[in-house]
Amino acid sequence: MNLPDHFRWGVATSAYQIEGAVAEDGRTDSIWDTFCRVPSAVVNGETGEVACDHYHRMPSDVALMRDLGVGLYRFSVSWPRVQPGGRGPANRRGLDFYDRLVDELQAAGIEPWLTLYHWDLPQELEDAGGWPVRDTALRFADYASLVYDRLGDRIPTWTTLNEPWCSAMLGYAYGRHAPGRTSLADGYAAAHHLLLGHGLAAQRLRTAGAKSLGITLNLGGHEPATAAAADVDAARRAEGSTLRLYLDSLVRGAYPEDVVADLAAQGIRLPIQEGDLEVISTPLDLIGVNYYSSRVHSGEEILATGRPVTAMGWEIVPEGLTRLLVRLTRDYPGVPWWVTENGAAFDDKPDAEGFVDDQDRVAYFASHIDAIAEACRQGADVRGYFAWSLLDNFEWAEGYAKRFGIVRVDYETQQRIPKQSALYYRDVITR
Ligand code: IFM
Repeated sequence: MNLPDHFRWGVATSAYQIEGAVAEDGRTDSIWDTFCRVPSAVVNGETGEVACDHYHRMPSDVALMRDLGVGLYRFSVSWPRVQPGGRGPANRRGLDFYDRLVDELQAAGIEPWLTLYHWDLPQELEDAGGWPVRDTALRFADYASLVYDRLGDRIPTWTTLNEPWCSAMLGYAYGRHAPGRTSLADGYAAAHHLLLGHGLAAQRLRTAGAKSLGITLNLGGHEPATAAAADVDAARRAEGSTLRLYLDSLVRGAYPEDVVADLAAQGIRLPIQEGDLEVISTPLDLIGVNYYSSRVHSGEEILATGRPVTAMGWEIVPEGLTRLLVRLTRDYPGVPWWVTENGAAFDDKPDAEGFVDDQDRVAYFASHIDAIAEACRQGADVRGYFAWSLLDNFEWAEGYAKRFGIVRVDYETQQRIPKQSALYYRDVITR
């Protein structure tokens, strides 16, 4: 490995995927609690009601991380836990949980890295229109202040949103994630208001004294299959609507003209008001990249290139991560990049003791860490890496069958058993 000396290592999770305890200590429903009740929305009708029961097992989960030697833990705060209903004062008992988590992390020598929003919008805000409505962005800024007021002095890094493309498009345009709506126009309105909410929250946190502020995006490679115009244009459109729409507005303060024109051709106009792009482009200290795969576009189809795939059916393309990081550093200079998620689901086969010798996952991690080292060699400014995920957990619409953890969770007993990939990752960190 040829990584910069200051390179840092962590693991990541998110609130709804691991916490459980959905009705405890004043927490109310998020859009995911509601969505899980919709017949066939989630494989096997599974829900996050119990998940990994992390809410009750947090100290031992932190001890697990300490034993792995991780330096950073990226977690998210559940909005309906700390501000039930999405408006009004903070719920002290909800914040107490994250306060205890930070205590525990500090005692274990692990630096907390907080994400304010990983997809669990309070249901009441969805009932009032959800992210397609501008007011939700204002509510998000208020919520961000509540969390910062309580934890601001103890958390070095604050990120606002996790993967706004997923919240907007999977949630409001394609109906695959909560809240399950299917309007392209609503999807793009949601994208704009998520970005606005990010900017408003970033301004609040900056004024309150936050030193390190960022956002996490899901980004992948988009290559045309051939030089034919249809392939090149499909790759441009896919990349424009997933990568440049977000990064151009965040870093350059403007939406890309070709994407705006593509939307106009479909009768869609982003609900931009005066000053919004200045807010959205509030200067950041870092941008997180969640990378899992890359795609080759053949007209409107995604070409199966014959590369091996994970249990999600995603092609394994480590060189796509090198290309992406080099390109980001070139096109959006001045922003330090972090890989805030990378990992893979495979069909784990535990032995009689529950141990999983997941050589496929080890190989996935090794090739992607090499890919980052190669990107750094080519000049990319990458500061750290988070394995997704510490634990097997609730994989949204896929339920529990898809396992991304480096630690196996036996959902019957809630026993945690580190997989071979956890031992591999521990060695990487030690080295
Ligand atoms: O589990 C998700 C996570 O919540 C967001 N990024 C992708 C992961 C794997 O699908």
